[in-house]
Amino acid sequence: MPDLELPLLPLPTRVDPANTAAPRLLIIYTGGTVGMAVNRKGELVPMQFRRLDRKMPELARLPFQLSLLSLPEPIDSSNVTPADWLFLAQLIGRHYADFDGFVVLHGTDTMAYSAAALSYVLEHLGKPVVFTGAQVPVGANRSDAQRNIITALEIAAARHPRAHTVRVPEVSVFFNDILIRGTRAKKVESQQFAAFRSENYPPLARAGIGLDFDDKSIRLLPGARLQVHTNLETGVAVLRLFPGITEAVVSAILGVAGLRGCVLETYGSGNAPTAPWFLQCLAAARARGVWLLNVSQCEEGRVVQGKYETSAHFADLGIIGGDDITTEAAVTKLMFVLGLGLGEERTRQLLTQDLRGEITL
Ligand code: ASN
Repeated sequence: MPDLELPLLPLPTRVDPANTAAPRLLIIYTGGTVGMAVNRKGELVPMQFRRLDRKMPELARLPFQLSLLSLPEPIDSSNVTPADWLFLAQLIGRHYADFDGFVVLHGTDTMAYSAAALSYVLEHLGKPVVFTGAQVPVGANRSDAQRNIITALEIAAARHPRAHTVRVPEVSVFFNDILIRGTRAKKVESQQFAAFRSENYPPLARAGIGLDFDDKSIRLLPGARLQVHTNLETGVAVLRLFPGITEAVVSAILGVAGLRGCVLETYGSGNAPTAPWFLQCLAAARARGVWLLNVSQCEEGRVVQGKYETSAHFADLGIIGGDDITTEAAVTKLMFVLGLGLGEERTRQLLTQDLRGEITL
């Protein structure tokens, strides 16, 4: 794991350093379009981002104490790995006591996976961790970075008007005009600014002229100490069904050496072929101890195993219905739960339960 002691750069501010009431926020830059520039071949590549304040002088006008931490090698988020998620979680844990909230600048391509992964790994989170980024780099005309970053910072600093308690103590994604729970986010658009959607759950807040929080949708958990988990199981796969999928494809994916879990992307409310070869492939994987999580290809609605004959056999095979979970949350949930190394019964319990607001039971 890279060195956790990365330098923090305090950003210029008009806040009086003696004003201890001003929220202290840490911006963690990981890469993504937000900090990209065009290389000689005309491709967008991530840049170092030490002088964010030069690109966004308006940051100094915010009533916050801001610090910036840049990862040594910023990445296009298509290159993100579970090891990066564990490192990011460790970094947040390392600085948890010193800041009131965190804003993670991240590429949009895999932001939904990263936000879901961090939701699992940061157990008992009591402070905001807001992921954001941009569709157009921060230096460019018409960039959406300024708006996204400033609003994400305001969300990370937000407190309940009366109780002054933390308003969004969750991992979330803020993009364009909505705040989404980390385990409910999905990238749905690669050209427009409204790149994310909240799947099967209301947005936690909407940003218009004002910031409108939906407090009843935000998870408020009884205070407990933050626990930063340090392991994710990487032996997972996604098997997306389509009419015509062959036995060779299914058995190859489910037969991968070291496979511990697989998200089965099924049709409609969790339905799949009933052909004997297909059921045999699933049964063989289960016999080898592979956990199968049934997730619908539909963007709305939920998996109801047994509603149709075409999903009735799943329960007998020990396949877990994923309810209304997204594939992004399902992949990272499998990585997290299987990474805990628990016994059969406890693993099944955790995979079935709502752990971080990822399913509506
Ligand atoms: N390829 C970029 C990334 O995910 C896309 C973006 O950030 N808008 O890093």
